[in-house]
Amino acid sequence: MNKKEKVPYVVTSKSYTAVAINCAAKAGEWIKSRIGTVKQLSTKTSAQDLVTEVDKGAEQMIRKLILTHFPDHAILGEEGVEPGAEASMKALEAAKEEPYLWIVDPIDGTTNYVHGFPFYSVSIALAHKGEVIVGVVYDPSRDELFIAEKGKGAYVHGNPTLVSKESSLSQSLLATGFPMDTSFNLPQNMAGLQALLPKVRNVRGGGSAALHMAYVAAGRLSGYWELGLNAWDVAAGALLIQESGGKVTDTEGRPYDLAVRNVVATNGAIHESVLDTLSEAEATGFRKD
Ligand code: LIP
Repeated sequence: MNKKEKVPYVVTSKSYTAVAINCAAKAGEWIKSRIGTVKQLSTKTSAQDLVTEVDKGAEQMIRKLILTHFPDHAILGEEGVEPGAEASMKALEAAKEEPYLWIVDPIDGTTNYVHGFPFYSVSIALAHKGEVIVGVVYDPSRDELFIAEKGKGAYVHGNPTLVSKESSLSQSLLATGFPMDTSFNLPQNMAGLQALLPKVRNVRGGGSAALHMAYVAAGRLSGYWELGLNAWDVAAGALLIQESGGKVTDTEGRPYDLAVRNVVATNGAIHESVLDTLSEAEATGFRKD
């Protein structure tokens, strides 16, 4: 190259994973700095479905950062979609064909955040033609960053994550959540809880789907299930688990894709037992009519 030729300015650290990490870390730090200062607490679909100005601000921050690096990429973020299951499904349907789709939950575990219960996370995934290729879950309270890249493994604090080894329900620690839809998903999930609880060591309900899934990836939980989740609760965690040797399906055993809302995520070894128990209890969250 002629020495006098000007090299055009390019953003150097533009790997998808680097951007996801940067977004999660920056947003996470800001979210943590605002804990206890929430001024605008609003409800969405029900009194349990909360949103604050911090959720909205964090999503804006993440959107801006992503678009600075990748102006032609699409973004599906929890706070950019009308509340409710139907609107979420529609928004995903419209976006899933995008060549590059970022899927963002700025605060997964908003209820915990509002109460100062330190179990919430920032969840960011990138899907290429519908397949998740990067997943990052950041827990600002413990400063833990879980990172997964398709085909390259998953890591926390730079160390590879690996699912746990329990092979029977009786040795297993599970987690679940308590769905906001009290007419169908909640009673279904409670039926699943009633069926699984006597068979396992115990069940936790921490209140952040993404963080529960990161814990399955890291071997801290044997498995997790919940009904009625959205793509932004699950996408990053699903890749973390797959890249850590675990399994993610819907509650009827179909492989994970972005549209899966009734989720079973385990170390793999107990997967069939969880599915069988939910099925026997008629607690899969799929309507039979
Ligand atoms: C929440 C979860 C929680 C689950 C709720 C909800 P949000 O996400 O992660 O674990 O039980 O159904 O989806 O609304 O705090 O981002």
